[in-house]
Amino acid sequence: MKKQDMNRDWIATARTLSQALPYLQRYEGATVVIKLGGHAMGSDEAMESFARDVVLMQQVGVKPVIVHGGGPMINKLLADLGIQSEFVNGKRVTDKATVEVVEMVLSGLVNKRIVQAINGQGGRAVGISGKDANLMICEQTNPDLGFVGTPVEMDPSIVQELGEENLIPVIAPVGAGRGGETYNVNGDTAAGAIAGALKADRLLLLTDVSGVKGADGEVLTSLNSQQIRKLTDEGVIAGGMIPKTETALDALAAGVRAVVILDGRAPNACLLELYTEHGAGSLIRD
Ligand code: X2W
Repeated sequence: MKKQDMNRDWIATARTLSQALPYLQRYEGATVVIKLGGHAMGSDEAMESFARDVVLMQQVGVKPVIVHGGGPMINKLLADLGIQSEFVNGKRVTDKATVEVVEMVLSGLVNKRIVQAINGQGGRAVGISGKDANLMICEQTNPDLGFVGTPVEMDPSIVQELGEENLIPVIAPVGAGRGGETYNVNGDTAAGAIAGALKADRLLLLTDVSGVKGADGEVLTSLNSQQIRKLTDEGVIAGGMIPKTETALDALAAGVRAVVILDGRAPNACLLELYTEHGAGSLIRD
């Protein structure tokens, strides 16, 4: 690169930082819950970049809370073990053997990979699941789905206490039942319930699509719950997007200020959303 071009690059970097000031001020002290889906985890580079963004957010005063999925990683171990698995309406039918694999993969491999990535960038992450300190008590969603749980009682104090100590909670979507059962919770559902219990300022749902699309196929940059209901009735919002928009509606009803559905594979997706005028994905609020 020519010296002149290099200078231009640095000048642009300084300008970007300067332009971020109002956003840095807006989110100082804010609780931002980030759902990282298994499909958005991808490569080690993507994980490193995500972890760097999270540590940067904390450095500038945000309290990040990570809730993760790991569906593809569960599929792989189940297949290796020769255990069949099927989904009904986006939820994995979970028998006793399956729930053990789900907990091993989510609370073990996936959770610790994220913790290690954040710590590798100079953060201090602590991996827990919905079981820890009674964060997420669940009831069975539907007998046909086996050990799939719906969060019914939340105690977010463990998450708040970790945040106050500048530790970054990384939460696996596994919950306990009142009778000592282990429940497999959809990652989006868990993230919505945790964000709701925390009355978070933002819930960022990182996915592998660029946002909620309208009838013309273009991503809608901003919409409210009424528009979501209308687009769902019209069949424009369909398939895998439905659990995400439902999570968004539940989270708003529980007191989350805004939910953003965005593509987690895009570089620096979280920073783009929080700290630039451009934003990313679809912002949902009333
Ligand atoms: C999910 C939990 C993991 C998850 C599962 O067993 O796959 C249910 O379906 P992603 O990567 O966010 O899809 N649980 C009940 O949600 O992972």
